[in-house]
Amino acid sequence: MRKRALITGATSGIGRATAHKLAVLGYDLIITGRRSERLHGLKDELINLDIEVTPLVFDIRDRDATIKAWTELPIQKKVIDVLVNNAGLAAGADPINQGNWADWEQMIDTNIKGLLAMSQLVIPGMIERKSGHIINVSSIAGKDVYANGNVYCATKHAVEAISKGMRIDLLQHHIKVSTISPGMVETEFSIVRYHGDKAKADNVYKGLTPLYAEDVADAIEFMVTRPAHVNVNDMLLMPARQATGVYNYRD
Ligand code: NDP
Ligand code: 8X3
Repeated sequence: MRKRALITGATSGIGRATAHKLAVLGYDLIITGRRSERLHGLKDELINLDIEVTPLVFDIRDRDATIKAWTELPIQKKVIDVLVNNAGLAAGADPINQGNWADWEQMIDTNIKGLLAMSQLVIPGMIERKSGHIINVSSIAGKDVYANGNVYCATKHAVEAISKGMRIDLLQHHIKVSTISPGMVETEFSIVRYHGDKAKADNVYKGLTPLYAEDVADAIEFMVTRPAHVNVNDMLLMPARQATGVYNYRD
């Protein structure tokens, strides 16, 4: 039987690479994000695969818009086997005393409340069908705290706690819950974090080879292809040159 995955934040980076991986595995896809043209471009790229791709354009911080997008999906497309809660960002990198309130709200509303809103819509169907797999994209920032990472790290620590809670509460419903926790991945992440400052963003990856989005998508592919009796609770995936959230080795 065909399977369907819903991937949030598929317009770029890890979400986009995951869409490609799951498409090749034969999953029908629901791909979400705010940039409509990117989602439709991704759909076009997958045109030659025998799968159904449905773009859903909404801002995941807006719970009403998230509910509306879900509600308007035809009933058969609400059968989600794999939910990849990936949409997220860091905004700013400032000491806590210089933090920007709008940045904090954006991170909390996207990384925590967006993940909860999407999960709350998808989980009831999984419970009804007694099957499903939720993969939450956390980070090394969910395990370590580094200088100027304060609120971003807090949101990813929250993703860790929510994922552990989900895993316990959904155990009886035969729903798997995994987290993938990458170190530095070169995507649009740092450009977004530094509000479009490309030089600052490039500096993050200077002197080392970071992970690429495809490396994280490979890990997600591994998670979804395990046998039914196996769950990857968490995978911490780092560039070979990065030991922790704080220590890395650069040329
Ligand atoms: P990108 O910036 O390349 O992609 C982020 C994705 O999230 C985009 O598709 C973006 O879509 C979506 N998104 C952001 N805000 C919203 C919003 N308000 N509503 C809907 N979608 C939104 O970054 P990554 O691929 O690197 O990030 C993906 C996830 O991986 C994030 O959760 C991030 O925290 C995590 N991560 C990243 C690491 C890294 O070093 N890059 C390391 C560890 C974890 P759009 O803008 O079109 O709405
Ligand atoms: C993104 C990677 O190093 O900024 O989660 O925490 S890092």
